[in-house]
Amino acid sequence: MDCLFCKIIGGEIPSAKVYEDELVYAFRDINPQAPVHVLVVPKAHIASADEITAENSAAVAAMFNAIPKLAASEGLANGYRIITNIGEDGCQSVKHMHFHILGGKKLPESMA
Ligand code: DGP
Repeated sequence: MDCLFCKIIGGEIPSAKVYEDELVYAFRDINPQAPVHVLVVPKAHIASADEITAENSAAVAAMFNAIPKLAASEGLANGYRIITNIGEDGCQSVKHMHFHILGGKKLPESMA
């Protein structure tokens, strides 16, 4: 499958890794929109959050288990935001589910 984030997880394309475990990989966004902008992805290919099922949701649970740990290691004690874009209207550009972790400053109140 020709998937950019699968290639990053596999090490075929370099990335600035911030966290990894059996099910989850996290790395710095190439185009940061906040002082901290990390992408958290499942190692298994899931196209978007709209594709979460009972069969693959262990990876999603692992992502949410990882997020507080990486947020702490990134110094986000004052809070942060988790965003996942889905499909055309959600402006999802990479079709491998990912959570954007944004923080390191007071984020705008508006989300859309
Ligand atoms: P989205 O638009 O929600 O699908 O977010 C995709 C994000 O992926 C976007 O913020 C930029 C980031 N991105 C795209 N290509 C690369 C890459 O090659 N390396 C890294 N680190 N991030 C990338």
